[in-house]
Amino acid sequence: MTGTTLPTTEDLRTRARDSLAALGVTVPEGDDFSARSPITGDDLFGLRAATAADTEETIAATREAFLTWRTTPAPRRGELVRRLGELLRDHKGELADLITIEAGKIRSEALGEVQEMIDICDFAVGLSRQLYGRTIASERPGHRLAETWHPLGVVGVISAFNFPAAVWSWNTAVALACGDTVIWKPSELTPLISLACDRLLTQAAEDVGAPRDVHRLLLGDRTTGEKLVDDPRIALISATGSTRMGREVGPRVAARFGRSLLELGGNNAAVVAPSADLDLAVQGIVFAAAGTAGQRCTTLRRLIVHRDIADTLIARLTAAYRKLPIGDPFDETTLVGPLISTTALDTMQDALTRAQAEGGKILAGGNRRLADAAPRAGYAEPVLVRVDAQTDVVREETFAPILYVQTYDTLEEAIALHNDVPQGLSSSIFTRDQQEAELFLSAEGSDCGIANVNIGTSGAEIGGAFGGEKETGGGRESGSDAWRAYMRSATNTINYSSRLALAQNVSFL
Ligand code: UN1
Repeated sequence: MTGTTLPTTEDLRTRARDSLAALGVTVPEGDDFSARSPITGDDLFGLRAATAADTEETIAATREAFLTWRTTPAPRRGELVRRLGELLRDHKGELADLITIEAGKIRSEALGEVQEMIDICDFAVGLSRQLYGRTIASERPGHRLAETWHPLGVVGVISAFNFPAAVWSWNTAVALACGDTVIWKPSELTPLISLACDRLLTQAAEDVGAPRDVHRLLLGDRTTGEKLVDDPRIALISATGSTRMGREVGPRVAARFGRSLLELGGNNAAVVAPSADLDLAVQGIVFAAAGTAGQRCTTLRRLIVHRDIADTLIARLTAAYRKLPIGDPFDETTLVGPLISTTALDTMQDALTRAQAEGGKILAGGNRRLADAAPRAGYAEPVLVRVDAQTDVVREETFAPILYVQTYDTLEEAIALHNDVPQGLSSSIFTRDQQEAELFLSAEGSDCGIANVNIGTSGAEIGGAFGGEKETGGGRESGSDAWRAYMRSATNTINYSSRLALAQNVSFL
């Protein structure tokens, strides 16, 4: 049940080096910071970070490349993204290895993350022929109104450790198809997968004859991110991370009238109604709450269960939680890998202490695992906590596998509880009652950017827009019409008559 054998740091280092070599990556070795693996909690190699001069040169180069790229026809820009998608397919295994090594994801989820990158490339290739503007009926004879979409500029992508590659790809594939160039500042916790993605995109650019500087990677700490945030040459900052980070980034970008696209914390809930199919609900809940060791922004953090089925559901969840295999994410039988660090483990333990002080009761899980085998790593049992009220700790996002369970009597009460948190990313209802499902999806239902029925809160497909409301930041990335955030629109009035007619019947001269 519990894999107690873990790979050694030396094994991980070798595996990382092999994957990087197969991907053709030259590692910028140095002693500014280290690549590390949460599997053992140890450093893998020292790396060089970008200097202020590197950042300046990168901004200038991507700006220069933008001037060419914006005039390249969009379907030809799509060829770059198509090539990237092919290279991602060719290197799926090695990329997944790096994601497991650096983010601790189990194999299936790491492969899923690479698949998400491939999917968004396919989407963006199609998009490159569908950057539609509308033609609008003019009120004047002999006139036509049109909406045209143009490339925006350089996009700065700031991404987090938990989806170290997919979130970059949602932004980058779409931005490139839209005619923008991209600078990527990944999490310091996941430099190796970033180097790999950058290498494949550089290769793709070379293969299709696109400018080399359509994409650049900057490894570094927050000062590098801050330079991008404050530089007026960066047209859009797309940032994924904590609400605390977004609170700093949003106003700073706004102060220079730049655009920002923020994808911040979630505190996602599922309502389980009396008519729910409990087999399906249990599976959906356990994946959404314990999958990725609770480290998705879409992770299920709150369960709002109808009082009549609460005991049954809790008993089934408790049994499922006790059986979760925790350990080496490379082991095919493991379902829960490590938290990103022992700091994340401490944060989880603090939240559990607070939850208990606020009246919560632990129903299953919550203990540290593998402390002897890997004292510097943060393995933890996903935990179910029964709460009677939505206290302070329940209203916060703790980036760990903690699921707070509360009960309700009426659907109105469940929806009110559901929406009574500062965040608004993802949500779901398990029910077989269509009226309940429709109410949950309606304007008076869930207030989130993602609202699901009979499926958990996490694991969205790329075809829909991804993002949320309130403290989640309001941005939309990935599919649907999220591409508009990466372009600027212009309204054109074209007079094809020989008479000057003023709008609103104004007469002049
Ligand atoms: C994130 O956690 O930042 O919907 C992104 C999901 C994934 C993306 C999560 N497709 O869970």
